[in-house]
Amino acid sequence: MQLIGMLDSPYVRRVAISLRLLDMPFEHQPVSVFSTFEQFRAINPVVKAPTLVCDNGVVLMESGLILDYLETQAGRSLMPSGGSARQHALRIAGLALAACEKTVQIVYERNLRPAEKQHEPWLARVRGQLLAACSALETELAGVALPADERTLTQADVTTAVAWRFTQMMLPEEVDASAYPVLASFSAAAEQLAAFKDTPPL
Ligand SMILES: N[C@@H](CCC(=O)N[C@@H](CS)C(=O)NCC(=O)O)C(=O)O
Repeated sequence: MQLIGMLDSPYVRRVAISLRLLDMPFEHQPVSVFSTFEQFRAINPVVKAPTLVCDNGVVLMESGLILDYLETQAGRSLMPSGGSARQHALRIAGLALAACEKTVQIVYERNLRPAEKQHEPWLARVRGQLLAACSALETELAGVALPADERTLTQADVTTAVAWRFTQMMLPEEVDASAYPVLASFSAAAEQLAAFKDTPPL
């Protein structure tokens, strides 16, 4: 099984960390959707990171769908199985994924479009959505124990920690860490765990 994509992508990183937590061996190919576009295209013509090349050669994409496949293969899930715990984890994971998506949109708007074509109202809208996702995560995580043991981490924990690190890497001036102390502590604690340390966002 091969995971294709750079770990500076939060989507690739959440899958890589999940593979570790699920004890599934894999080969990581850090191919970039930008600097090595043609190499990526040869593996997956759609050029989406993450891409998973399964042992039987089938090519999967979309991190949530890849995680669905991996959990089925592993015979266990990183999500709570039901009830309010699952509902809460789904809400947290959704907010964290929204934070990733909005961060990516701002980065692409700034880096891929010429300065004269950038549309400030669109950026303001996306910035507002990003900060709303961070604020909601801050509220949801208040009173939640900090991650201390890899064996009890949920997919929501993984995605939240990865999302925060990503926003801080890409947009520290837009998402002021001092305004989100709970989120920052939660992520910092997760980043101390081996699965995170061994999977740096480089
Ligand atoms: N919803 C997708 C998002 C993946 C995504 O946007 N990946 C980015 C890298 S961070 C990508 O492939 N960008 C290249 C492109 O969209 O052309 C997922 O969860 O996998």
